[in-house]
Amino acid sequence: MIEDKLTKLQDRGAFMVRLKRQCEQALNMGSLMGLIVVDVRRFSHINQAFGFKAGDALLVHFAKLLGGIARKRDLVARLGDDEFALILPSLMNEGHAVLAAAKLFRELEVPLEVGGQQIRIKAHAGIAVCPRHASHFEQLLNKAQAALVQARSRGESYVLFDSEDTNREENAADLEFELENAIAGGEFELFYQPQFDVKSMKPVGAEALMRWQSPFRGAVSPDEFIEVAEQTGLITRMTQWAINTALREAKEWPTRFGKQSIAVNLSAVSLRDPNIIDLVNGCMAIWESSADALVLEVTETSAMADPKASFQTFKQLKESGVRISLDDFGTGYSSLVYFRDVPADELKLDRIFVSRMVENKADLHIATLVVQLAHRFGMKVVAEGVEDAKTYELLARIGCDFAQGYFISKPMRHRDYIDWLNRYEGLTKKGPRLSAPTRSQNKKPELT
Ligand code: G
Ligand code: G
Ligand code: MN
Repeated sequence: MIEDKLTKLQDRGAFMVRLKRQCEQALNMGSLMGLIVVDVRRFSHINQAFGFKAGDALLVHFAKLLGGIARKRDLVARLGDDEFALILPSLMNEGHAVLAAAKLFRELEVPLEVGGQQIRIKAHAGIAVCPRHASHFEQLLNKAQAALVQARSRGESYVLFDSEDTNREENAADLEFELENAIAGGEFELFYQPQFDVKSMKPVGAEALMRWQSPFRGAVSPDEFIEVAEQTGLITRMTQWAINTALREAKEWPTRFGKQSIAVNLSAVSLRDPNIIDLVNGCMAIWESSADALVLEVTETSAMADPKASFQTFKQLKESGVRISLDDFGTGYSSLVYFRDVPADELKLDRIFVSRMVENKADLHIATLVVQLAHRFGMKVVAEGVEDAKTYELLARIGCDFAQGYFISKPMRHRDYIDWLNRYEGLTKKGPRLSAPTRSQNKKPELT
Protein backbone atom coordinates (compact mmCIF):
# COMPACT_ATOMS: atom_id res chain seq x y z
CA MET A 1 0.00 0.00 0.00
CA ILE A 2 1.13 3.50 -0.79
CA GLU A 3 1.64 5.66 2.21
CA ASP A 4 2.26 9.22 3.09
CA LYS A 5 5.99 9.53 3.85
CA LEU A 6 5.56 11.96 6.68
CA THR A 7 2.81 10.39 8.73
CA LYS A 8 3.18 6.80 7.47
CA LEU A 9 -0.56 6.83 6.90
CA GLN A 10 -2.35 5.61 3.78
CA ASP A 11 -2.62 8.32 1.19
CA ARG A 12 -5.75 9.48 -0.56
CA GLY A 13 -5.55 6.96 -3.41
CA ALA A 14 -5.13 3.99 -1.10
CA PHE A 15 -7.86 5.37 1.12
CA MET A 16 -10.38 5.55 -1.72
CA VAL A 17 -9.71 1.94 -2.63
CA ARG A 18 -10.21 0.85 0.96
CA LEU A 19 -13.28 3.00 1.41
CA LYS A 20 -14.88 1.46 -1.67
CA ARG A 21 -14.09 -2.04 -0.46
CA GLN A 22 -15.38 -1.36 3.04
CA CYS A 23 -18.62 0.11 1.69
CA GLU A 24 -19.19 -2.97 -0.41
CA GLN A 25 -18.43 -5.20 2.51
CA ALA A 26 -20.85 -3.33 4.75
CA LEU A 27 -23.54 -3.76 2.08
CA ASN A 28 -22.79 -7.44 1.65
CA MET A 29 -22.59 -8.23 5.34
CA GLY A 30 -25.46 -5.96 6.33
CA SER A 31 -23.15 -4.19 8.77
CA LEU A 32 -22.49 -0.54 9.51
CA MET A 33 -19.33 1.31 8.55
CA GLY A 34 -18.38 4.70 9.89
CA LEU A 35 -16.35 7.37 8.17
CA ILE A 36 -14.86 10.34 9.98
CA VAL A 37 -13.11 13.08 8.08
CA VAL A 38 -11.07 15.54 10.09
CA ASP A 39 -9.70 18.87 9.10
CA VAL A 40 -6.99 20.61 11.14
CA ARG A 41 -7.89 24.22 11.65
CA ARG A 42 -5.58 26.98 10.56
CA PHE A 43 -2.79 24.58 9.79
CA SER A 44 -1.13 26.98 7.37
CA HIS A 45 -1.07 29.54 10.13
CA ILE A 46 0.87 27.11 12.34
CA ASN A 47 3.28 26.50 9.48
CA GLN A 48 3.91 30.19 9.14
CA ALA A 49 4.19 30.93 12.81
CA PHE A 50 6.37 28.01 13.86
CA GLY A 51 8.00 26.85 10.63
CA PHE A 52 7.46 23.80 8.48
CA LYS A 53 9.28 21.51 10.86
CA ALA A 54 6.82 22.36 13.58
CA GLY A 55 4.00 21.90 11.13
CA ASP A 56 5.30 18.49 10.23
CA ALA A 57 5.66 17.52 13.87
CA LEU A 58 2.10 18.55 14.45
CA LEU A 59 0.88 16.39 11.59
CA VAL A 60 2.83 13.40 12.85
CA HIS A 61 1.42 13.94 16.30
CA PHE A 62 -2.08 14.22 14.91
CA ALA A 63 -1.64 11.02 12.94
CA LYS A 64 -0.53 9.25 16.10
CA LEU A 65 -3.60 10.44 17.96
CA LEU A 66 -5.81 9.09 15.20
CA GLY A 67 -3.92 5.81 15.23
CA GLY A 68 -4.41 5.68 18.97
CA ILE A 69 -8.16 5.79 18.83
CA ALA A 70 -8.35 3.37 15.88
CA ARG A 71 -9.13 -0.28 16.56
CA LYS A 72 -7.16 -2.99 14.80
CA ARG A 73 -9.31 -3.20 11.70
CA ASP A 74 -9.88 0.55 11.40
CA LEU A 75 -8.00 2.51 8.80
CA VAL A 76 -6.41 5.91 9.22
CA ALA A 77 -5.50 7.92 6.15
CA ARG A 78 -4.20 11.32 5.21
CA LEU A 79 -6.39 12.76 2.50
CA GLY A 80 -4.61 16.04 1.96
CA ASP A 81 -2.27 18.52 3.63
CA ASP A 82 -4.28 18.86 6.78
CA GLU A 83 -7.15 16.50 6.11
CA PHE A 84 -7.42 13.07 7.65
CA ALA A 85 -9.90 10.25 7.62
CA LEU A 86 -10.79 7.30 9.74
CA ILE A 87 -12.70 4.29 8.43
CA LEU A 88 -14.49 2.30 11.10
CA PRO A 89 -15.81 -1.02 9.77
CA SER A 90 -18.34 -3.22 11.60
CA LEU A 91 -19.79 -0.67 13.97
CA MET A 92 -22.24 -1.88 16.57
CA ASN A 93 -24.29 1.24 15.90
CA GLU A 94 -23.73 4.68 14.48
CA GLY A 95 -23.29 6.10 17.96
CA HIS A 96 -19.91 4.38 18.04
CA ALA A 97 -18.65 6.52 15.19
CA VAL A 98 -19.67 9.57 17.19
CA LEU A 99 -17.91 8.17 20.26
CA ALA A 100 -14.72 7.69 18.27
CA ALA A 101 -14.85 11.33 17.17
CA ALA A 102 -15.52 12.44 20.74
CA LYS A 103 -12.49 10.50 21.91
CA LEU A 104 -10.30 12.15 19.31
CA PHE A 105 -11.34 15.60 20.44
CA ARG A 106 -10.71 14.74 24.08
CA GLU A 107 -7.17 13.78 23.17
CA LEU A 108 -6.76 16.99 21.24
CA GLU A 109 -7.38 18.92 24.45
CA VAL A 110 -3.89 18.01 25.58
CA PRO A 111 -1.55 20.67 24.19
CA LEU A 112 1.34 19.73 22.02
CA GLU A 113 4.77 21.16 22.55
CA VAL A 114 6.20 22.59 19.36
CA GLY A 115 9.37 24.65 19.28
CA GLY A 116 9.18 25.33 22.99
CA GLN A 117 5.60 26.46 22.76
CA GLN A 118 2.43 24.78 23.86
CA ILE A 119 -0.15 24.74 21.14
CA ARG A 120 -3.60 23.32 21.09
CA ILE A 121 -4.55 21.67 17.83
CA LYS A 122 -7.96 22.69 16.73
CA ALA A 123 -9.91 20.65 14.26
CA HIS A 124 -13.34 19.86 12.90
CA ALA A 125 -14.78 16.51 11.94
CA GLY A 126 -17.68 15.24 9.88
CA ILE A 127 -19.16 11.78 10.35
CA ALA A 128 -21.20 9.64 7.99
CA VAL A 129 -22.31 6.03 8.25
CA CYS A 130 -22.70 3.49 5.44
CA PRO A 131 -25.36 2.50 4.41
CA ARG A 132 -27.48 4.75 6.61
CA HIS A 133 -26.35 7.96 4.90
CA ALA A 134 -24.99 6.58 1.65
CA SER A 135 -24.04 3.21 0.27
CA HIS A 136 -21.72 4.36 -2.47
CA PHE A 137 -18.25 5.26 -1.26
CA GLU A 138 -17.98 8.56 -3.07
CA GLN A 139 -21.39 9.58 -1.81
CA LEU A 140 -20.39 8.57 1.69
CA LEU A 141 -17.29 10.73 1.50
CA ASN A 142 -19.43 13.62 0.22
CA LYS A 143 -21.76 13.23 3.17
CA ALA A 144 -18.93 13.15 5.69
CA GLN A 145 -17.45 16.23 4.06
CA ALA A 146 -20.81 17.99 4.10
CA ALA A 147 -21.03 17.25 7.81
CA LEU A 148 -17.51 18.62 8.24
CA VAL A 149 -18.51 21.86 6.53
CA GLN A 150 -21.45 22.09 8.90
CA ALA A 151 -19.24 21.52 11.92
CA ARG A 152 -16.97 24.30 10.76
CA SER A 153 -19.75 26.76 10.12
CA ARG A 154 -21.52 25.94 13.38
CA GLY A 155 -18.25 26.12 15.29
CA GLU A 156 -18.64 22.59 16.58
CA SER A 157 -15.92 19.96 16.92
CA TYR A 158 -17.80 17.23 15.09
CA VAL A 159 -21.16 16.73 13.39
CA LEU A 160 -22.93 13.56 12.36
CA PHE A 161 -24.42 13.91 8.90
CA ASP A 162 -28.08 14.77 9.11
CA SER A 163 -30.00 12.58 6.72
CA GLU A 164 -32.89 15.05 6.84
CA ASP A 165 -30.73 17.17 4.58
CA THR A 166 -30.39 14.40 2.03
CA ASN A 167 -31.98 15.59 -1.13
CA ARG A 168 -33.62 13.51 -3.82
CA GLU A 169 -30.68 13.69 -6.13
CA GLU A 170 -28.38 12.02 -3.67
CA ASN A 171 -30.99 9.41 -2.94
CA ALA A 172 -31.21 8.66 -6.65
CA ALA A 173 -27.44 8.30 -6.91
CA ASP A 174 -27.55 5.84 -4.03
CA LEU A 175 -30.44 3.99 -5.57
CA GLU A 176 -28.51 3.69 -8.81
CA PHE A 177 -25.59 2.10 -7.06
CA GLU A 178 -27.78 -0.22 -5.02
CA LEU A 179 -29.75 -1.25 -8.09
CA GLU A 180 -26.59 -2.24 -9.86
CA ASN A 181 -25.68 -4.49 -6.96
CA ALA A 182 -29.23 -5.77 -6.74
CA ILE A 183 -29.13 -7.35 -10.17
CA ALA A 184 -25.93 -9.21 -9.42
CA GLY A 185 -27.09 -10.01 -5.90
CA GLY A 186 -30.36 -11.61 -6.96
CA GLU A 187 -32.47 -9.14 -5.00
CA PHE A 188 -35.16 -8.88 -7.65
CA GLU A 189 -38.19 -11.07 -7.67
CA LEU A 190 -41.26 -11.34 -9.85
CA PHE A 191 -44.69 -11.38 -8.28
CA TYR A 192 -47.58 -12.74 -10.31
CA GLN A 193 -51.14 -11.50 -10.47
CA PRO A 194 -53.67 -13.78 -12.14
CA GLN A 195 -55.70 -12.67 -15.13
CA PHE A 196 -59.10 -14.30 -15.57
CA ASP A 197 -61.25 -15.05 -18.53
CA VAL A 198 -64.31 -13.14 -17.35
CA LYS A 199 -66.88 -15.63 -18.69
CA SER A 200 -65.30 -18.94 -17.67
CA MET A 201 -63.87 -17.48 -14.42
CA LYS A 202 -60.64 -19.33 -14.95
CA PRO A 203 -57.08 -18.09 -15.05
CA VAL A 204 -55.66 -17.55 -18.53
CA GLY A 205 -52.35 -16.13 -17.43
CA ALA A 206 -50.67 -13.68 -15.12
CA GLU A 207 -48.93 -10.34 -15.11
CA ALA A 208 -45.39 -10.38 -13.77
CA LEU A 209 -44.66 -7.47 -11.44
CA MET A 210 -41.16 -6.76 -10.36
CA ARG A 211 -40.30 -6.39 -6.72
CA TRP A 212 -36.99 -5.45 -5.24
CA GLN A 213 -36.26 -6.83 -1.82
CA SER A 214 -33.57 -4.42 -0.75
CA PRO A 215 -31.58 -5.36 2.34
CA PHE A 216 -31.73 -1.72 3.44
CA ARG A 217 -34.97 -0.39 2.10
CA GLY A 218 -37.14 -3.48 2.36
CA ALA A 219 -39.59 -4.22 -0.46
CA VAL A 220 -39.40 -1.47 -3.07
CA SER A 221 -42.04 -0.95 -5.74
CA PRO A 222 -41.02 -0.46 -9.37
CA ASP A 223 -42.68 2.94 -9.19
CA GLU A 224 -39.65 3.99 -7.19
CA PHE A 225 -36.83 2.32 -9.04
CA ILE A 226 -37.84 1.96 -12.69
CA GLU A 227 -37.33 5.67 -13.32
CA VAL A 228 -33.81 5.56 -11.92
CA ALA A 229 -33.09 2.41 -13.90
CA GLU A 230 -34.31 4.14 -17.05
CA GLN A 231 -32.10 7.15 -16.48
CA THR A 232 -29.00 5.09 -15.91
CA GLY A 233 -29.47 2.50 -18.62
CA LEU A 234 -29.80 -0.33 -16.11
CA ILE A 235 -33.30 -0.89 -17.41
CA THR A 236 -32.04 -3.01 -20.31
CA ARG A 237 -30.59 -5.61 -18.00
CA MET A 238 -33.62 -5.49 -15.79
CA THR A 239 -36.00 -6.00 -18.70
CA GLN A 240 -33.91 -8.92 -19.87
CA TRP A 241 -33.92 -10.34 -16.38
CA ALA A 242 -37.71 -9.93 -16.09
CA ILE A 243 -38.49 -11.61 -19.41
CA ASN A 244 -36.09 -14.47 -18.76
CA THR A 245 -37.36 -15.04 -15.25
CA ALA A 246 -41.01 -14.85 -16.24
CA LEU A 247 -40.55 -17.35 -19.09
CA ARG A 248 -38.54 -19.70 -16.90
CA GLU A 249 -40.94 -19.60 -13.99
CA ALA A 250 -44.04 -19.89 -16.19
CA LYS A 251 -42.73 -23.31 -17.21
CA GLU A 252 -43.44 -24.52 -13.67
CA TRP A 253 -47.07 -23.49 -13.64
CA PRO A 254 -49.66 -26.26 -13.43
CA THR A 255 -51.47 -26.93 -16.67
CA ARG A 256 -54.92 -27.67 -15.27
CA PHE A 257 -56.40 -24.50 -16.78
CA GLY A 258 -54.78 -24.94 -20.17
CA LYS A 259 -52.21 -22.74 -21.77
CA GLN A 260 -51.29 -19.71 -19.70
CA SER A 261 -49.93 -16.42 -20.96
CA ILE A 262 -47.37 -14.36 -19.15
CA ALA A 263 -47.41 -10.57 -19.32
CA VAL A 264 -44.25 -8.58 -18.70
CA ASN A 265 -44.14 -4.78 -18.45
CA LEU A 266 -41.90 -3.05 -20.94
CA SER A 267 -40.64 0.39 -19.97
CA ALA A 268 -40.72 3.31 -22.39
CA VAL A 269 -36.93 3.21 -22.64
CA SER A 270 -36.88 -0.49 -23.50
CA LEU A 271 -39.52 0.12 -26.15
CA ARG A 272 -37.17 2.56 -27.86
CA ASP A 273 -34.13 0.31 -27.45
CA PRO A 274 -33.07 -0.79 -30.96
CA ASN A 275 -32.02 -4.17 -29.55
CA ILE A 276 -35.34 -4.97 -27.96
CA ILE A 277 -36.47 -7.35 -30.74
CA ASP A 278 -33.25 -9.37 -30.48
CA LEU A 279 -33.46 -9.35 -26.73
CA VAL A 280 -37.01 -10.72 -26.71
CA ASN A 281 -36.26 -13.32 -29.38
CA GLY A 282 -33.16 -14.37 -27.47
CA CYS A 283 -35.11 -14.92 -24.28
CA MET A 284 -37.74 -16.99 -26.04
CA ALA A 285 -35.08 -19.13 -27.68
CA ILE A 286 -33.42 -19.84 -24.33
CA TRP A 287 -36.60 -21.04 -22.68
CA GLU A 288 -38.07 -22.60 -25.78
CA SER A 289 -41.26 -20.82 -24.97
CA SER A 290 -43.96 -20.76 -27.54
CA ALA A 291 -44.04 -17.15 -28.58
CA ASP A 292 -47.73 -16.59 -28.06
CA ALA A 293 -47.28 -17.22 -24.36
CA LEU A 294 -45.48 -13.92 -23.95
CA VAL A 295 -47.38 -10.66 -23.71
CA LEU A 296 -45.52 -7.37 -23.51
CA GLU A 297 -47.33 -4.56 -21.73
CA VAL A 298 -46.52 -1.08 -22.95
CA THR A 299 -48.26 1.93 -21.48
CA GLU A 300 -50.42 3.93 -23.83
CA THR A 301 -48.43 7.04 -22.91
CA SER A 302 -45.04 5.57 -23.78
CA ALA A 303 -46.40 4.20 -27.06
CA MET A 304 -47.81 7.61 -27.98
CA ALA A 305 -44.55 9.43 -27.37
CA ASP A 306 -43.54 8.38 -30.87
CA PRO A 307 -46.44 6.40 -32.35
CA LYS A 308 -44.73 5.70 -35.68
CA ALA A 309 -41.65 4.17 -34.10
CA SER A 310 -43.68 2.33 -31.46
CA PHE A 311 -46.04 0.81 -33.99
CA GLN A 312 -43.06 -0.35 -36.05
CA THR A 313 -41.59 -2.07 -33.00
CA PHE A 314 -44.97 -3.61 -32.17
CA LYS A 315 -45.16 -5.04 -35.67
CA GLN A 316 -41.72 -6.57 -35.43
CA LEU A 317 -42.46 -8.07 -32.03
CA LYS A 318 -45.72 -9.46 -33.34
CA GLU A 319 -43.86 -11.09 -36.21
CA SER A 320 -41.98 -13.01 -33.54
CA GLY A 321 -45.34 -14.10 -32.19
CA VAL A 322 -45.33 -11.94 -29.07
CA ARG A 323 -48.59 -10.24 -28.12
CA ILE A 324 -48.77 -6.53 -27.36
CA SER A 325 -50.96 -5.15 -24.60
CA LEU A 326 -51.58 -1.42 -24.09
CA ASP A 327 -51.31 -0.75 -20.39
CA ASP A 328 -53.16 1.96 -18.46
CA PHE A 329 -55.38 2.52 -21.46
CA GLY A 330 -57.58 5.59 -21.30
CA THR A 331 -55.19 7.80 -19.41
CA GLY A 332 -53.05 8.81 -22.36
CA TYR A 333 -55.39 11.06 -24.32
CA SER A 334 -54.85 9.28 -27.59
CA SER A 335 -57.34 9.88 -30.35
CA LEU A 336 -59.87 7.46 -31.76
CA VAL A 337 -57.62 6.95 -34.77
CA TYR A 338 -55.50 4.99 -32.35
CA PHE A 339 -58.00 2.14 -32.34
CA ARG A 340 -57.64 1.88 -36.09
CA ASP A 341 -53.86 2.17 -36.34
CA VAL A 342 -52.31 0.55 -33.32
CA PRO A 343 -50.97 -2.94 -33.99
CA ALA A 344 -51.81 -4.20 -30.50
CA ASP A 345 -53.61 -7.36 -29.45
CA GLU A 346 -55.14 -6.10 -26.28
CA LEU A 347 -56.01 -3.01 -24.27
CA LYS A 348 -55.77 -2.84 -20.52
CA LEU A 349 -58.51 -0.55 -19.40
CA ASP A 350 -57.05 1.65 -16.69
CA ARG A 351 -58.30 1.04 -13.18
CA ILE A 352 -59.45 4.67 -12.94
CA PHE A 353 -62.47 3.69 -15.03
CA VAL A 354 -62.82 0.17 -13.70
CA SER A 355 -62.84 1.14 -10.05
CA ARG A 356 -65.64 3.69 -10.54
CA MET A 357 -67.77 1.74 -13.01
CA VAL A 358 -70.30 0.63 -10.43
CA GLU A 359 -70.97 4.07 -8.96
CA ASN A 360 -70.35 6.26 -11.92
CA LYS A 361 -72.45 5.92 -15.07
CA ALA A 362 -69.99 7.97 -17.14
CA ASP A 363 -67.14 5.59 -16.35
CA LEU A 364 -69.35 2.65 -17.20
CA HIS A 365 -70.14 4.26 -20.56
CA ILE A 366 -66.46 4.78 -21.26
CA ALA A 367 -65.65 1.19 -20.35
CA THR A 368 -68.46 -0.10 -22.53
CA LEU A 369 -67.34 1.98 -25.50
CA VAL A 370 -63.72 0.97 -25.15
CA VAL A 371 -64.73 -2.70 -25.14
CA GLN A 372 -66.93 -2.27 -28.22
CA LEU A 373 -64.37 -0.25 -30.15
CA ALA A 374 -61.56 -2.62 -29.25
CA HIS A 375 -63.60 -5.61 -30.41
CA ARG A 376 -64.48 -3.83 -33.63
CA PHE A 377 -60.76 -3.51 -34.35
CA GLY A 378 -59.89 -7.05 -33.35
CA MET A 379 -58.49 -6.36 -29.91
CA LYS A 380 -59.28 -7.93 -26.54
CA VAL A 381 -59.80 -5.94 -23.36
CA VAL A 382 -58.37 -6.59 -19.91
CA ALA A 383 -59.94 -4.70 -17.02
CA GLU A 384 -57.37 -3.89 -14.38
CA GLY A 385 -58.03 -3.02 -10.75
CA VAL A 386 -61.12 -5.20 -10.33
CA GLU A 387 -61.72 -5.08 -6.61
CA ASP A 388 -65.20 -6.51 -6.03
CA ALA A 389 -67.87 -8.88 -7.31
CA LYS A 390 -70.14 -6.09 -8.55
CA THR A 391 -67.46 -4.74 -10.84
CA TYR A 392 -66.69 -8.23 -12.08
CA GLU A 393 -70.36 -8.82 -12.93
CA LEU A 394 -70.61 -5.52 -14.76
CA LEU A 395 -67.53 -6.41 -16.79
CA ALA A 396 -69.18 -9.66 -17.81
CA ARG A 397 -72.27 -7.73 -18.84
CA ILE A 398 -70.39 -5.27 -21.07
CA GLY A 399 -68.47 -8.10 -22.71
CA CYS A 400 -65.02 -7.36 -21.30
CA ASP A 401 -62.74 -10.31 -22.05
CA PHE A 402 -60.34 -10.51 -19.13
CA ALA A 403 -60.14 -9.26 -15.57
CA GLN A 404 -57.32 -8.65 -13.15
CA GLY A 405 -57.41 -7.17 -9.67
CA TYR A 406 -57.50 -7.64 -5.93
CA PHE A 407 -60.95 -9.26 -6.17
CA ILE A 408 -59.27 -12.24 -7.80
CA SER A 409 -55.92 -11.92 -6.10
CA LYS A 410 -53.15 -9.55 -5.17
CA PRO A 411 -49.80 -10.16 -6.88
CA MET A 412 -48.16 -13.21 -5.29
CA ARG A 413 -44.68 -14.59 -4.99
CA HIS A 414 -43.97 -17.29 -7.51
CA ARG A 415 -44.24 -20.21 -5.04
CA ASP A 416 -47.54 -18.86 -3.70
CA TYR A 417 -48.87 -18.37 -7.20
CA ILE A 418 -48.22 -22.02 -8.09
CA ASP A 419 -49.91 -23.08 -4.88
CA TRP A 420 -52.84 -20.78 -5.65
CA LEU A 421 -53.21 -22.24 -9.16
CA ASN A 422 -53.21 -25.74 -7.72
CA ARG A 423 -55.90 -24.89 -5.21
CA TYR A 424 -58.21 -22.60 -7.20
CA GLU A 425 -61.71 -24.07 -7.43
CA GLY A 426 -63.96 -21.26 -8.52
CA LEU A 427 -65.03 -17.67 -8.08
CA THR A 428 -67.67 -16.67 -5.54
CA LYS A 429 -69.11 -13.28 -4.62
CA LYS A 430 -66.50 -13.12 -1.90
CA GLY A 431 -63.64 -13.98 -4.19
CA PRO A 432 -61.86 -17.17 -5.18
CA ARG A 433 -62.62 -20.45 -3.45
CA LEU A 434 -59.47 -22.40 -2.75
CA SER A 435 -59.17 -26.03 -1.76
CA ALA A 436 -57.54 -26.80 1.56
CA PRO A 437 -53.79 -26.81 1.39
CA THR A 438 -52.38 -30.31 1.05
CA ARG A 439 -50.07 -31.58 3.72
CA SER A 440 -47.01 -31.31 1.58
CA GLN A 441 -47.94 -27.75 0.76
CA ASN A 442 -48.28 -27.07 4.45
CA LYS A 443 -44.84 -28.35 5.11
CA LYS A 444 -43.23 -26.35 2.38
CA PRO A 445 -40.70 -24.10 4.06
CA GLU A 446 -41.46 -20.41 3.77
CA LEU A 447 -39.04 -18.53 1.65
CA THR A 448 -38.14 -15.44 3.57
O1 G B 1 -46.83 -3.69 -8.79
P1 G B 1 -46.82 -2.24 -8.61
O2 G B 1 -48.06 -1.51 -8.27
O3 G B 1 -45.77 -1.83 -7.63
O4 G B 1 -46.35 -1.64 -10.00
C1 G B 1 -46.14 -0.31 -10.15
C2 G B 1 -45.84 0.02 -11.60
O5 G B 1 -44.61 -0.57 -11.99
C3 G B 1 -46.90 -0.48 -12.57
O6 G B 1 -47.23 0.57 -13.43
C4 G B 1 -46.21 -1.57 -13.32
O7 G B 1 -46.60 -1.58 -14.66
C5 G B 1 -44.74 -1.22 -13.23
N1 G B 1 -43.92 -2.43 -13.27
C6 G B 1 -44.04 -3.52 -12.52
N2 G B 1 -43.11 -4.45 -12.86
C7 G B 1 -42.41 -3.92 -13.87
C8 G B 1 -41.33 -4.39 -14.68
O8 G B 1 -40.85 -5.52 -14.57
N3 G B 1 -40.85 -3.55 -15.63
C9 G B 1 -41.38 -2.31 -15.83
N4 G B 1 -40.86 -1.54 -16.78
N5 G B 1 -42.39 -1.84 -15.09
C10 G B 1 -42.91 -2.63 -14.13
O1 G C 1 -49.60 -0.15 -14.48
P1 G C 1 -49.84 -1.61 -14.22
O2 G C 1 -51.15 -2.08 -14.71
O3 G C 1 -48.74 -2.51 -14.68
O4 G C 1 -49.94 -1.70 -12.65
C1 G C 1 -50.05 -2.90 -11.99
C2 G C 1 -50.17 -2.58 -10.54
O5 G C 1 -51.54 -2.45 -10.17
C3 G C 1 -49.59 -3.66 -9.68
O6 G C 1 -48.64 -3.09 -8.87
C4 G C 1 -50.69 -4.11 -8.80
O7 G C 1 -50.25 -4.27 -7.47
C5 G C 1 -51.71 -3.01 -8.89
N1 G C 1 -53.04 -3.59 -8.77
C6 G C 1 -53.43 -4.77 -9.25
N2 G C 1 -54.72 -5.01 -8.97
C7 G C 1 -55.16 -3.95 -8.28
C8 G C 1 -56.43 -3.62 -7.71
O8 G C 1 -57.41 -4.35 -7.77
N3 G C 1 -56.51 -2.42 -7.08
C9 G C 1 -55.46 -1.58 -7.01
N4 G C 1 -55.64 -0.42 -6.38
N5 G C 1 -54.27 -1.86 -7.51
C10 G C 1 -54.11 -3.03 -8.16
MN1 MN D 1 -48.98 -3.59 -16.32
